[in-house]
Amino acid sequence: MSTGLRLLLVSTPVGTLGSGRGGGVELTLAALVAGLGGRGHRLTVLAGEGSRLPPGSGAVQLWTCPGHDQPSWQHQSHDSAVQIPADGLLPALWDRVLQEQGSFDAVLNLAYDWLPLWLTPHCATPLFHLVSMGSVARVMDAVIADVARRCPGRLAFHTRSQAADFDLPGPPLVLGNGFDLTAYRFRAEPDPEAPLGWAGRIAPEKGLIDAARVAAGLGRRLLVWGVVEDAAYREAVEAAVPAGTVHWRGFLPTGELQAELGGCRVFLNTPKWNEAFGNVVVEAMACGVPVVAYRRGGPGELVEPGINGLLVPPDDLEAMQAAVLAAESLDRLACRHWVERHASREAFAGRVEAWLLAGLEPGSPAGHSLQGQTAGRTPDAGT
Ligand code: HBI
Repeated sequence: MSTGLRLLLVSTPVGTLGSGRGGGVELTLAALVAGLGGRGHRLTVLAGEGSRLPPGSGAVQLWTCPGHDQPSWQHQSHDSAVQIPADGLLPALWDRVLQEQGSFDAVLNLAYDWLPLWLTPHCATPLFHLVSMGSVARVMDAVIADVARRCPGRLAFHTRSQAADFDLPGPPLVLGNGFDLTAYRFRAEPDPEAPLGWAGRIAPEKGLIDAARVAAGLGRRLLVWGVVEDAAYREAVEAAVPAGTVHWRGFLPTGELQAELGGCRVFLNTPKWNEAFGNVVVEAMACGVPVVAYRRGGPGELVEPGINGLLVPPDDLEAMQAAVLAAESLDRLACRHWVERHASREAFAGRVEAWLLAGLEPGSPAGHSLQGQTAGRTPDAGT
């Protein structure tokens, strides 16, 4: 179905689109551009100067603004104040939104930032937010709680565990995330040497050191993909395990990443924080690789034990070693099928569309009817 909404999608003020620094938000935006565009909506994307839209974005308009990046919230302390640098990108983006809002039916914000959330009740065009992280700071918790209370229906989350970090008046709207399944090739068999895999930013909250220790304990090689954000942490990981355990593969574009990922026998996911979703978990499954993860955060909802992987108690390395051996005999096709059923970008775009349409319904209290329900199938909906 198509109602041809005019939608303004506003990107994160951390990194330009195409740089990789926007992390999961870049992937979500690419899924929305393709998925909502494919459903007949007219899209404009607003992002930092130097941004590029994913290839094949067709009729989608890109507007860019210059300005300095926001400091990333995941590197602030719980009591940090909101900081906006001089000549900041964040106020430049939102100045443009406020000037142009009259030409749109709705604005969809992907930034995890105070300013756009605070604007929600003050913006004439309905403003929706897909929240990309769990709790990181008190001031963000407060503005999210305030939007949830004053503007029901305008907030959505990736997983239940992520949403549980916040003080919400009712059950959250959980939308999962979406992936272009044609970009990931299913591999029925791992490579002959069948290494273990791990992917993510190389930073302490992602917990790579645990995966390295599990691989070392099993005498296996661990292939690692991701941007080295914390060089000292990388050294600590290297020093914690026998030489030759960790193979640093760098940050690769999706095409190259999936080609290497598909050769793994098992993929490990070991976050130390409340990971909001777990894109890499789904990417591994899309290639047919079973995932062993901590029962924590988004990955704890994406893994269905015995179907597409196994879950172990958080931080329990011995349990993880045993689970890796057990996961080796899981059906690789079932992993791919799980992604097709729960995390295709078409299904995700359908859930996002249902959310926006409910919020835009004349007379409806900003989508109140959807609060507490899931707009379609969610990644944790079970089988
Ligand atoms: N920090 N200030 C700020 N704004 C964001 O949008 C943001 C962030 N930190 C991490 C983050 N977004 C992630 O969700 C990424 O995927 C980049």
